[in-house]
Amino acid sequence: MEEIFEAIKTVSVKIQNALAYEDTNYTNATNATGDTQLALDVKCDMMIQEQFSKLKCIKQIISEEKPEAMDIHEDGKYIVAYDPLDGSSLVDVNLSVGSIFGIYKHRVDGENLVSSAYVVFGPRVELVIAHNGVKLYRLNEDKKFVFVKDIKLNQKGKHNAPGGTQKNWEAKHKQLIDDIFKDGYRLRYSGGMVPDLHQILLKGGGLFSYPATSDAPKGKLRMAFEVFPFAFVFESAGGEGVDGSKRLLSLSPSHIHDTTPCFFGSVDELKRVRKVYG
Ligand code: AFP
Repeated sequence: MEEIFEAIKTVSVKIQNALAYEDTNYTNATNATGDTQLALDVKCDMMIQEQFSKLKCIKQIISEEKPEAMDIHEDGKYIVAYDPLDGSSLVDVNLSVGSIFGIYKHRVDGENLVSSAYVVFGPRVELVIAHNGVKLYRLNEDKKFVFVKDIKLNQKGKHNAPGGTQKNWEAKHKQLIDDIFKDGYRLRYSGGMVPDLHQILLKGGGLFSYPATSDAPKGKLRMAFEVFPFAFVFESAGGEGVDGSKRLLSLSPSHIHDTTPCFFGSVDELKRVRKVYG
């Protein structure tokens, strides 16, 4: 496992460099979910593939940018699912983006996720690893990740990050979000899952939601490389992740690119979600 975390650290420095200086143009290609790929999406995917291919402990990799799983080492123990550049539509406006990693044993489903990590590329580069607790690291000027602190959520937060096109929300979802704002929560939503969830984690709590909508009845966010890794982070930090009623980590995708509605946050906000959706 440590080898995988070290590989994530090494490749993050390369990704940071690519984000800072390389072309931000779109390609003519689309990925498995139908998103038009940036040259940077493809580049970051290749850099991670290259780094992980060196590790004997990795059996298979699954990337948001690849239509199928890719075999790496037959005798490897782990399957690593990753989103190389989450929030790539924010690259052209220079907002924070991230990379997300889920490390699985045997099969890619919530119950077989053994640890997860994500990297935030903002003014600083930060790495969060969920493995025996949740730890925050920051890249220093020598390009080394230095431990900053353990991350623990409070029982209740102050921030609300409501995803999805509002005109396509169900009435009960609109009511939930309106009620949360009426109780004084502040809007915090950039459109990048990594910085939006990172903010909720570091500010002690709140709610991030990406519900089922009339145009995306199964939500937008992908289980294997977005939803399960963050559900693991939130649970390990003392919060929760649900699809409305069920624990996200109890779900199994039937295809590697399957999506699910999702809600992440601290205990009090998730109680409100279950009351509405349960
Ligand atoms: P892109 O990678 O296409 O920018 O999508 C980012 C994302 O998957 C996730 O990071 C955000 O939480 C979510 O989409 C935002 O979606 P909306 O633009 O529909 O709010």
